[in-house]
Amino acid sequence: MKICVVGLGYIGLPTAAILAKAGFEVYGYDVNDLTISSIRNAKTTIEEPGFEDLLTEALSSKRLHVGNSIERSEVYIVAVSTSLDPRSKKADLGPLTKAVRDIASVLTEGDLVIIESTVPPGTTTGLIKPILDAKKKRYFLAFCPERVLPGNLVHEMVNNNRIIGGIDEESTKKAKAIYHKFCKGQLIETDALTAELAKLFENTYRTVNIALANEIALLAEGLGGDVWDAIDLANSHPRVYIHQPGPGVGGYCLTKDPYFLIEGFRDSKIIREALRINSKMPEHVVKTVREALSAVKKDIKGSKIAILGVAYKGNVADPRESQGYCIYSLLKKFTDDVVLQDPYVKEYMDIRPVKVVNEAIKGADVVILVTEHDDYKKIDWESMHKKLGKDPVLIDTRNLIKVRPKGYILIRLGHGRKARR
Ligand code: SAJ
Repeated sequence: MKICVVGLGYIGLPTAAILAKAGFEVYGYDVNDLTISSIRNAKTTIEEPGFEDLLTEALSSKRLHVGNSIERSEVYIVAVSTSLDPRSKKADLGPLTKAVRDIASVLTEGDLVIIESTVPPGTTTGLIKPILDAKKKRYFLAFCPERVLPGNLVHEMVNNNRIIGGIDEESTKKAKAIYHKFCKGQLIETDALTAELAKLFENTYRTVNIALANEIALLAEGLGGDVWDAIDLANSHPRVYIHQPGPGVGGYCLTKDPYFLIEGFRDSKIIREALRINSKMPEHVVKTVREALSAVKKDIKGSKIAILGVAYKGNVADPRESQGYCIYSLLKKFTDDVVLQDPYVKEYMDIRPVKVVNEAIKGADVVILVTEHDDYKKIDWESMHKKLGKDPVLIDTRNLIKVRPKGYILIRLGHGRKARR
């Protein structure tokens, strides 16, 4: 059976490689010629444990071929990106629509089309089905969302449960048979709309709970408490799972999926407010910087500020919707001397972050810990003290520093105790 995977990005290419490894004849289709040529040379920008070997194995099996035009197949799996239009805050379904139109141009009796791209509710039957119906052929269509955690992609793609949401019973069964070939997780059958909602609920649940953690962090700061200890204690309850506060929510998924969910739901209150709370956290970090500098009688204008962390979360190289960059942009309004550092991110928004911490913090008046990279947990701050400016301030937004290093003022997000010398 020949499977065409449409969209060879972060989800599509690993999917194509896993399908080839599972014994399918796989054709990967992407409109980007650079993507196609690098894959043909077994090169990839996807930095995930085990992926490079998986890709090499799939290519050497001769069951994975790639190209920049659609190819007739029995099964089509669409994994193109569905991003959020920054102005309208609505889903940009242009690439998805083009992918489905390309499939329609070669669609034949009995073909199966599977959508893995995250979409607003109702897209499968409301947008995709009509395009395929126009071909007046019997086909099968299902929405089967991916839900892999960046940094653990290969393992999760094979072991996570999968939701199989067909437009009818037969579509669900046919799609399930494909995942059955490589998926070790539970294959849960449902309809297309329920599957679309479930995927969006997963990340909206997370976004709302992060907003709760951020709001109670601000509360704790005002009350003089320690939100981190209090959350740990609350989570010792068998049915409580409060998330972690932070400098805001980054990444490609949690920053867009909740907007997809409420696209047609004007009355949303909790979800909209959660998105607002999270989006304001970088401003809260900047306010903390300004208050800390004035407490040591320093003018932010002449101060040097080092931001540790551009990646959207710990130990990944993905900078999309970076909180570190957002804080950087806000601080640049007050001082030019702001440095971005990250051990993994090579470039973002035309900025090449400093690679080494020692270099970034030289002469710094303020150091902000934004991303929870393991590298930052090992820093011996006291030994670095003389490299920094006078009365250096450490702002920890991820609860990485448990004890105030001698010679520093330590301010922790969600920690109300006054900055101590
Ligand atoms: N964050 C917090 N506090 C937390 C958890 C996360 O501030 O308690 C921040 C992180 O620092 C990061 C952002 O939120 O900036 C998103 O991090 P994440 O790990 O929650 O999200 P992703 O985008 O890496 O992965 C999520 C996962 N969804 C769920 O866990 C429900 C993943 O399983 C999904 O497959 C992925 O989104 C996706 O593809 O949608």
